[in-house]
Amino acid sequence: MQTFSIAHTVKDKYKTLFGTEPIVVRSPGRVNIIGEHTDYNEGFVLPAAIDKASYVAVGLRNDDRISLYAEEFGDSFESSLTTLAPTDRGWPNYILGVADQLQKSGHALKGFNMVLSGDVPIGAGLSSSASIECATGFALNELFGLSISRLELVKLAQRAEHLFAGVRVGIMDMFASAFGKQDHVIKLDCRSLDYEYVPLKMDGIKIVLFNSNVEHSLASSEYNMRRQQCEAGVALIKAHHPEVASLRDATMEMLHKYVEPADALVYKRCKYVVEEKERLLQGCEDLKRGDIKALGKKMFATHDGLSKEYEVSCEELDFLVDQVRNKEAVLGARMMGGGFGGCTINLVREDAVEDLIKETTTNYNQQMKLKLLSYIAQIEDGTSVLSI
Ligand code: GAF
Repeated sequence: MQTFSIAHTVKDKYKTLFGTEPIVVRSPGRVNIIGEHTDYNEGFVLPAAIDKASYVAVGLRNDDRISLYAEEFGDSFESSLTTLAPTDRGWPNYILGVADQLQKSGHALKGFNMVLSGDVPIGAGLSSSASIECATGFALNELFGLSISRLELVKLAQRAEHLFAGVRVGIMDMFASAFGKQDHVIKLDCRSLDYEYVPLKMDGIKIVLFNSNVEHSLASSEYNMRRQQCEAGVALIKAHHPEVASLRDATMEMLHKYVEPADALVYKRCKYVVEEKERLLQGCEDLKRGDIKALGKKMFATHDGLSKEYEVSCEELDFLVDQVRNKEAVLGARMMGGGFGGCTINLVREDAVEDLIKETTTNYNQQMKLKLLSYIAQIEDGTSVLSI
């Protein structure tokens, strides 16, 4: 179990800035083993919460103002609760958006102070934004005694991201942050929101994350565009099969018949999603059987689909996956998350981790002229109010 030293940092900072005892909440980032861009298509995902998290310290004020401080940026932000609106300052949006959603759901808030910190790398595809939103939701729930369920807080965080960050994300990141369980992945049905914890049985194998250190500005506009293309595919099928509500219900046969002749690009996008749906279900069975080799092969196939058909990868991510593709010690690798930068996830034999990191770091630096950061992810519990 990790020690939450950042929790003490936000608590101490809060006391210095605001002079009272705060409530402290931790909410983790996530990895996703397989099932990418399937959540908003009502498919399945297989994420897990990790040992990198956002932390907030929160306490009451006597007025209707919100006073925020972000330790990482040394930056403050103030707003009135009655005039909440997205700001071009970036980080406050994840907090303001959640406060706004709470009010819109009929919860009476009062002014509050908050200090934010964390070690989820920003823009690395590890869901730093979802972890801040969940931390905020859980902290305000506790502070105002709102008794909102974990699932409602997740949905609220997702709406906050849509409205205050402008990205029409699916539910995976918030769900993983809030519902994570140590040493387990979550098999989440993004239609019914039923979920199952699957033990991560990977003896002698580590989850290694390579952070490409690229964050393309395209990420949010292209993400929204992919959603639209999936919806366009569904509309083409729906004209003949009114029962098809999302790509979850679509088959390859339907795609061939109704989408391929109408729109080649939309077909390519939908084909990836329909294949990924199936890959995830089989990959989950591989994991349950402990057949990590078979799961790993599917991860490479996912990467190829994301790169060539869904087209959300980039040169740097492709390079990182190609670097490890034929290595005996790497069972699977792929880009992870929304795309256009961020991390690759790699399943690596424990005894080869150190050498692999060294070699990949050198090659990446030489070829891409960029610094590679690497992490070994531990799978931890989801959001919690800390008693510190
Ligand atoms: C981002 C989104 F936030 C998720 O909802 C999900 O769609 C993911 O990209 C792609 O699988 O992390």
